[in-house]
Amino acid sequence: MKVKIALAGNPNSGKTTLFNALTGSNQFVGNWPGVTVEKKEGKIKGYTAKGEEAVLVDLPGIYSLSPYTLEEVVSRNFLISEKPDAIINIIDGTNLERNLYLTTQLTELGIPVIVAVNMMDLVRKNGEVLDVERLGKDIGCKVVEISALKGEGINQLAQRAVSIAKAGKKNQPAHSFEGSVEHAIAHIEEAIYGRVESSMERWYAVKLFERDEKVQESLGLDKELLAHIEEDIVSCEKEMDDDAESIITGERYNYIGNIIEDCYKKRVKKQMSLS
Ligand code: GDP
Ligand code: K
Ligand code: MG
Repeated sequence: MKVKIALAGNPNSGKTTLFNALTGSNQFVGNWPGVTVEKKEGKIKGYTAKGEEAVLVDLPGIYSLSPYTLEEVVSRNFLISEKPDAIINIIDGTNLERNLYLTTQLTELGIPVIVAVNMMDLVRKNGEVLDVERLGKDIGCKVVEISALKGEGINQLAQRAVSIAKAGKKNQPAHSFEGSVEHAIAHIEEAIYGRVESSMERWYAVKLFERDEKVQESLGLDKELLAHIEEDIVSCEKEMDDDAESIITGERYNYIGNIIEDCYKKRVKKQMSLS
């Protein structure tokens, strides 16, 4: 059995450090097809049975799965068309709000995700406390604390990542957007039923709600269907008094705000009393 695992995260989240820790010297460097963005692949050794193989693919550092930068397009094309067996989403634990923005998108893809909260050495040093159990419940997937730099938590991460890739069990996105947004997305999902793989329906529906032209093109939707979808979008925009893309961004940050409130604390240093 050969499993393929993608490594995704923001720039500076520690992706390269983690990639090296997981693959050691088993690395191959090339380019993504058609573009001069570096592609790195490696093998995760030691966590597969004899005859099995776990390939780790390093995706370009990205903040979002929107269609605006080459890195984003390369990453999402890979995730959608190659459908890896699992995604390791590395996030910088000292910068949760910004990093979780990508997480909320990765978990919509219908691919099993494991979140590796990196920089835990700094998180602890800063007196910050993260409840990973809760974080996992809130985002609907497994979470592991690591320090890629110090080599902490790497074994556990590798073991779990290989295991979810082999099991192929999809995580369910744990959150839902505001009622009228969900309503529009449900309509769009209905409209594209049968045209996309069912596990990826939500991701496609959200992207179509955002009027993502690359997704519109890739699905080859006819004018009539696009007009039908546009009606759903416009009626939601009227109700929310905002444009579709901002609505989704706002919904993601609301969700992230709630997550952080639920699972993150900064310890207040106690003053020593001399009395
Ligand atoms: P990338 O841009 O995502 O590939 O990130 P890098 O792997 O290049 O790491 C960015 C910086 O963060 C480098 O200076 C790393 O040494 C540092 N770094 C990575 N992981 C950790 C960690 O767990 N703890 C600390 N303190 N620093 C880290
Ligand atoms: K850094
Ligand atoms: Mg890097």
